[in-house]
Amino acid sequence: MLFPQQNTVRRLNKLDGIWSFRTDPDTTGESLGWTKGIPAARSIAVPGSWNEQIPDLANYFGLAWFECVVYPDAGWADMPLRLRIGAVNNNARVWVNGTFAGDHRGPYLPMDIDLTGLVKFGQANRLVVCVDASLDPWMFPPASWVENDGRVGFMNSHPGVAFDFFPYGGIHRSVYLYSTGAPRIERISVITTSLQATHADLAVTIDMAGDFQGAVECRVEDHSLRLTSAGGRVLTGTLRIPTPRVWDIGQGELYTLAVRAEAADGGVDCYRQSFGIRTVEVKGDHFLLNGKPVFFKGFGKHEDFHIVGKGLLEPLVVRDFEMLKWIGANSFRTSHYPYAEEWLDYADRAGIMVIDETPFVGLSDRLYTDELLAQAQSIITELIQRDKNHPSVVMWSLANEPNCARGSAAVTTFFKGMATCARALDASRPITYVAHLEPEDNDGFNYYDVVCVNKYYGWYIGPGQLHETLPELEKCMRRFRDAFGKPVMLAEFGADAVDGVHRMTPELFSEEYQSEVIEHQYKLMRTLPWCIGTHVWAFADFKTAQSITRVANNRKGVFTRERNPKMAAHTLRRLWNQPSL
Ligand code: BDP
Repeated sequence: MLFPQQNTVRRLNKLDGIWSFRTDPDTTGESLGWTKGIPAARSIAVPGSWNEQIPDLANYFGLAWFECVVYPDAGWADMPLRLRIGAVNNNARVWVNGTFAGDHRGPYLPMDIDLTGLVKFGQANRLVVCVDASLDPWMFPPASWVENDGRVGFMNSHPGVAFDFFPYGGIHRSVYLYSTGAPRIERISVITTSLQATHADLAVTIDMAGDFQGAVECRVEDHSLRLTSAGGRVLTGTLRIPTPRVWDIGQGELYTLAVRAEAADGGVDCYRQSFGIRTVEVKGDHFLLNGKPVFFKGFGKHEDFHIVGKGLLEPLVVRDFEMLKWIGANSFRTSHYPYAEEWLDYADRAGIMVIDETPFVGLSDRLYTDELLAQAQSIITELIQRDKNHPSVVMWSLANEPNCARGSAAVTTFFKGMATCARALDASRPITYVAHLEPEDNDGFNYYDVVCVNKYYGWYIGPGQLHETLPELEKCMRRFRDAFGKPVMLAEFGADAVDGVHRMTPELFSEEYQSEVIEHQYKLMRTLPWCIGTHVWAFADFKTAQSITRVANNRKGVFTRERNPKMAAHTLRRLWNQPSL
């Protein structure tokens, strides 16, 4: 699925703004005819979370209806029309002028549906979206626990979610009405298959939306490739670029592949796909970018901010990348779900590496079934198809902190099944998942390339005892290394610090203690030759469910939720700007 764009063929209308809105706690809206329009509506901004915008809905996690008016002008007539909603938490159903148009299950990934024939040109059309943000234990991510999970909520939280971030509801990313050519270019993939100083070879794949007879012209600057098809949907070829400008850390070199598909009957579609030329590979103890070992310095993040909640806020994207640059980070992980594409576009331009994560956080034994594996595989497919042209994405993370019974065959089948699916869709990137249990509980790593580990020594393990627990942390990392013989990354470590709390002798929740935990554990990781990086948890403080272990939000950010630096941010800036560290 391609991000909507305006070009010589395609048109678009961005529908973000203030929409009409009404909650539906009794789920009667549909039977009352709200599909045709919402009576007695209030107002809400799209994108954004209702829990932040409307105080009386701070803890509302049910059904809600959204409505706006769409007015495509007569110039769009006869063009195929589509609707794209970047993400809805969690499920969405859509009606146009009272007619059902399509649905999407699951948060954090786009819904893209055909509206051809449903929209009237040159007049007002009513677009209604019903959002279901119920806390569903069978969703990915599972938003609540069920009885046999053995605990209630993450750290006994309210609401009792199975993960440590707030289960915001709303339309969280931009909404576009857009037109395409016919035949429609459905997907484009550009992968660097060989990279040398003299030239790079690109494997180009064009997926057409239906059976296609005709030619597809692909052009990168002065270099072009013509693909022809006498029938079928997929066209492939190789394009050679002489003396390529290589994408690298801090060097966001990008190219554009201009694609023009012209069918034998004269129908045309066009798309301009941005991409970068670079290679990634795991070899021996190292993670190689363009053949050179890299050490990941950065953070686990969240999409989270005051007032917008999980809604996309473009100034925040800019600010966060400014902070990453200021502090000297080279990477982040989209913990614990796929982020809006605007984050990845910026990372492409900034030369920041991204570990792109699925929404599989809070997994537990009850979910490792064939049926849910099939669902997980279809989500992996949506993610990889959406993100595979981003040079910034250097690795897929297929899960975070799965709870799993030691040695269970169901766990192995599930983790193997996810790995097989990801590799079939993208053989060009390594895969990982992020573990919190011990190596014996993580047989899954046998099928993955990098071992990512979250460990909170000095915090959850040995709270307040940073120095006493440093040898334990080292032993723990060695256990993972010995068990799998693969590169290991400390994907989360850190401590909560409430900004403004200071102690002469560092102790829990003080800025001094957080800073010391990060500095000492980071330096220790730098001494382990097979450790390929560390990501501090977290970039900024973020909202989560209430619990007695959370001091009004998770405070492990090295920046506050407002993006002001804590002491640890200055420490990291000092460390990351020394070439040897
Ligand atoms: C890990 C999780 C992360 C939490 C963090 C914490 O991966 O989502 O926010 O620890 O406890 O368990 O702060």
